[in-house]
Amino acid sequence: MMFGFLKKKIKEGIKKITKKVEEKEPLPAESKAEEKLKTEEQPKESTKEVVKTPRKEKTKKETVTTKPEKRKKKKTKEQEEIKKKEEIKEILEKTEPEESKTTKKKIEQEVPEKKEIKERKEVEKESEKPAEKPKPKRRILGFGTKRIEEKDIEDVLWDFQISLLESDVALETAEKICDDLKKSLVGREVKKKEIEKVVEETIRNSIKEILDLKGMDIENEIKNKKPYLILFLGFNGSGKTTTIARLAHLLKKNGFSVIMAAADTWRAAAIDQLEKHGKNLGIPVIKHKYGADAAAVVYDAVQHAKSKGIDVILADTAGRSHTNTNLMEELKKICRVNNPDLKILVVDSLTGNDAIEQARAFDSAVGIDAIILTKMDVNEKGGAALSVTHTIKKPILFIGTGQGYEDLEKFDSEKMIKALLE
Ligand SMILES: Nc1nc2c(ncn2[C@@H]2O[C@H](COP(=O)(O)OP(=O)(O)OP(=O)(O)O)[C@@H](O)[C@H]2O)c(=O)[nH]1
Ligand SMILES: [Mg+2]
Repeated sequence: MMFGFLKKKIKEGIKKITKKVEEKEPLPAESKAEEKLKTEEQPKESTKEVVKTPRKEKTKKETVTTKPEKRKKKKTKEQEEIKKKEEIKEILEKTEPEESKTTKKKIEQEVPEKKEIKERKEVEKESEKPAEKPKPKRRILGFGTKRIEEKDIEDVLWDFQISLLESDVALETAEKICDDLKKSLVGREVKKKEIEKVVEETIRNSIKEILDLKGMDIENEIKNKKPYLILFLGFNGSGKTTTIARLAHLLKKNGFSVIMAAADTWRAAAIDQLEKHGKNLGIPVIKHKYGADAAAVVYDAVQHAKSKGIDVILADTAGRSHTNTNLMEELKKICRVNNPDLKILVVDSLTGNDAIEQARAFDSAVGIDAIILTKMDVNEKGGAALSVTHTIKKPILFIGTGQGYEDLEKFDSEKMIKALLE
């Protein structure tokens, strides 16, 4: 399975980090936390009072005491009146049962109902009470909430970094992923059941950031410039010639006119290999003799394309190591003379950590625009995909998924993230 090894390591890492955080003592439960908050709040208030000027305090207190007194006086006066009216009513009822309805009604209207008096009393009582202070808003920490500290996850993050390195993730890429985790987790308060989700989300975002470089729609580019020259370069045996054949096949299928330039005049049988693909696919190959100037082959191909109205030229180059100065100079010359529209670095995903060294060297020599990763079908580890793109900050356009002409897939970062995390 593609990225199977890396996927396994990421899953293991998530489990280990989650377990380590889960084992940590939870923060105090709600009651304890509240107690703590209360003791923290009290001294604050008393200091406030001390700061106040004593004179001001006094006047404030005076006004506070005078108000209820006034209210009290008013209240007793009202009550006396009500009582009086009630007594009159009682007397009237007793002594004059035949009292005319109108008089009775009149008195009833004047005497408020007992219930009403009670209600009024309650309202008054309430208003006499000192106004309750609004409770300060506080964060309630539930059971099982953990506050993650750096020392809790240091070991597991280190282990995770090692397992990423084992999956061919380059050191700086592995460091980025672990640093992101540290930044996101340390100091965070997280509920027990959410730990795993938080860890996974952080890793997902980290990988997304690495892979989410603005790609390009190669077909759109070709439509906008005619003829469009694409130069393929890379280390020996990385899959350049095979990839050219596959991309030529794809573009022809999608209606573009394509030619291939045999600019690997260096390796024995390189020209024959490309010609064979050309025959199989019905695509013309522009070639010179072995040992000819590679820059001149590409130049001829471009002239041919111009005269024939061809849409796109795919130029093969010899595999080379960045330590081979002559071949690196030749590559620079090809670029100088022909000014390619797109320079694609073809990287064998099985190369492991060397892949990033190659990427850096080719990028600094001629400037890379995009990456194609080959042999993903036989690559269990998967780390190179992250590392190469992270190192030179260039997008992966396609991945090679086999040896057939159809085995070229548009690279989809979402798909890779899903494959790694789901
Ligand atoms: N499984 C698999 N094999 C691939 C893939 N791409 C290329 N290959 C194989 O890798 C070998 C080398 O491929 P080439 O295309 O010749 O590589 P190159 O970069 O042109 O090699 P040089 O010209 O010698 O530098 C061939 O056997 C290809 O069939 C791929 O995506 N998957
Ligand atoms: Mg080749």
